Amino acid sequence: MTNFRYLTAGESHGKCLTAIIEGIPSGFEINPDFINNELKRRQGGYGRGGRMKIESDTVEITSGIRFGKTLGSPITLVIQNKDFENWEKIMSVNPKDITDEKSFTTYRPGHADYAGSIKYDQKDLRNILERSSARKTAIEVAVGAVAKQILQEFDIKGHSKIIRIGNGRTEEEFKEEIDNAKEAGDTVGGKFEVIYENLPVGLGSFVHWDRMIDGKIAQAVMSIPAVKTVSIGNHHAYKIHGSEFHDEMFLKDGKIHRNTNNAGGIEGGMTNGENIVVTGVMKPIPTLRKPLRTVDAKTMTETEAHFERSDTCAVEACAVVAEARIACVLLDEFLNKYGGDNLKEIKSRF
Ligand code: EPS
Repeated sequence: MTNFRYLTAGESHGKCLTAIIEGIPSGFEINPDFINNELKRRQGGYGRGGRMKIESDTVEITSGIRFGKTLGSPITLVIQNKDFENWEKIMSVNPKDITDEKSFTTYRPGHADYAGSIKYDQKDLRNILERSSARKTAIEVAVGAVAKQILQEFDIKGHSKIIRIGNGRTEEEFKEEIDNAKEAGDTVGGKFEVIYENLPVGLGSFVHWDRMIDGKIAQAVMSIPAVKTVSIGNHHAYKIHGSEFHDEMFLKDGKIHRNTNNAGGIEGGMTNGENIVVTGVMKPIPTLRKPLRTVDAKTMTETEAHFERSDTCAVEACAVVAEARIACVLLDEFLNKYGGDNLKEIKSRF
């Protein structure tokens, strides 16, 4: 096992988001423009709300890179929250600044508020909202953008697309679904697909359940806020026979060739050299302008859920986050197999 791992920190309206990445070998080129472009992609998409008008997420690299190349030491990434200037007192670390401005006690059904407040013994649900917010996916995308740049050195590349927004199947219908939801003070979810190409055969392993790469990818995508379904390959597997589902093998110019990829690039918990195909379903965001019925934790009376602002739809952003999360799993497995301390060592093993 390699030591590739990362930790992130930061509240939605706190000063900044931070990540420390460990286990990146030396000698790899990392371009901050590439990271910033990924951050921009995450901020975009039709149906995003007011916060994205305030932020223009930009990464600052404060360790681990010198003259454009990795040193092998921990890489630290920082994204400032521009909105913090409006929240400085509210999010203060100083007990002298204590205030109940922006406190709320009405649970948002579908969000972390209820279980989180019991788990962490918090009366003010602000203390749950701040870290459970999907805002933290910004720094995860920055980490993924580092992983992507290392994978690209070996020609491994990923992309994503939206398959459904509500019942919409085309871009025009996606917009219509989002406009309708917005007009109704509602939100709408969707389905996205992430594809990674040019993977070597044999990342992951069948020898233990927790080394299967499909399991790792599933966890990485399922734990993105609001994702409720993850599948790999043909998700109609339940309704076709084995003879139709499994990807037959042929020879073409002496090489193994397949005409189908229902397995989504993974057999026996290992990459099989075909494209990795992952589908995810994002539920509608639970913060609604036309609020849901709920209970006030303070008064224990029935009321309406908290609303500040929200996105109508963030499925496009979610797909970008999924690309990033999968890049981290692939890089971890890549380094498990071909890893070393520096670029030259890894290239010779690859
Ligand atoms: C998000 C930032 C958040 C939300 C959204 C995602 O910012 P704010 O709370 O200031 O509006 O816009 O998160 C949610 C809707 C949620 O329920 O978690 C972001 O940067 O992606």
